[in-house]
Amino acid sequence: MKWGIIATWRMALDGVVEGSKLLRKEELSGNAIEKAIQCVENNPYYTSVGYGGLPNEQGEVELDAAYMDGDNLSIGAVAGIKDFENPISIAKDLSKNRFNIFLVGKGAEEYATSNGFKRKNMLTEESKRKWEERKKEVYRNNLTPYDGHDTVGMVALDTKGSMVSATSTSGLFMKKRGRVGDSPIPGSGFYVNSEIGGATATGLGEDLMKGCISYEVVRLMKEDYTPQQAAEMALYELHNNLEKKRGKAGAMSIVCMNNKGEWGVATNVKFSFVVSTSKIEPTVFIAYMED
Ligand code: SD4
Repeated sequence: MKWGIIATWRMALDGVVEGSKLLRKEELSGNAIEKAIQCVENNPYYTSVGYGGLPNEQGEVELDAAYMDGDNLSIGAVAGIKDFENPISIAKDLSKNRFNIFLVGKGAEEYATSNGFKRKNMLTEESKRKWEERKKEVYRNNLTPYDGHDTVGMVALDTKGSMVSATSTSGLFMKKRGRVGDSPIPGSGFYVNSEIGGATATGLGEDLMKGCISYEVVRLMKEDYTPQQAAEMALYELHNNLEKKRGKAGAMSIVCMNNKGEWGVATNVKFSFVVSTSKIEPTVFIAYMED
C-alpha cells in the first residue's frame, strides 16, 4: 500500500513521524497532515510556527495557515490570526465551507471562537526576548529586520490515493502588522490535486507569490514531468526571472509529491526537508542550489 508525506524544514520531523504512523494505519491524509502540522505548531522551540512563533513589528504573534484537499479542491485558510492554538485546524475546518473559506485577522478569530477553537497566548517569554533583542540589533546596525523565518509546509498521500497539502507559519520576523506572505495563498504557498500531486513552498513570500510556484509545480507534473523536474523547472525559472527583472531573488524552496508517492525538491539556498513514504523511514535531507 503506497503512502507518503514530504515536508519543509527539519523542524517537521516529529510531525512527519506522527503523520506517518497514521498513514501507515491507512488513516486519511487530511487527518495525518493536521496531526503532523499541529506537532510543529505546539512545539515552542520551533520559533517560526505556532506557539512561540516570531512576533511582528509590534511584538504580536500573527499566524497564517492553510489546508487543501486534493480530492475535491477544497481550501481553507487563515491569515494574521492571533491567540489561537492551532491555526491549521481552523484552516482545515474552513475548508468544509462553500463560502468564506479564507478569513483574516478579527474575522478569523471570530470564526475560531464561534466554532469552539481553543484560545492561547502564542507569545512565549523566549519569543518576546528574541523580539526585544532583534529590535535593538536592527536599530544599532541599521539592518533589514525580516530575518529568520520558516514555514512548515507538507504534502501527504494516503493509501486510498487522496492527497492534501497544508502550511503554517508566523511569517517574516518583525513583519508589518497585517502582512501576509505566500503560505496561506492558494497556488503560491501550497496546491494539490489528487489526480496529479501537490506542492508547498517556503522562503520569502513576497518573491514566491510572484511565480504562483506551488500551482506551477503541479501544472508541470500534470504535463508528465517528474516531481524533481517540475520542482527544479518552476523554482529556477522563477529565480532567474526575479534576478533578470528585479536584480535579485529572495530565498525560495519547494517540495512536491505526485500521486505515485514520488517526490521532488528545489531550492536557491541550503534547505532541509523531511520525507517519509511506504518505502523510506522518516528522513531529513539537505538540498542546495544547483551550480
Ligand atoms: C512567508 N513564506 O510568510 C513565509 C515565510 C517562510 O521561510 O516560509 N520563510 O513569507
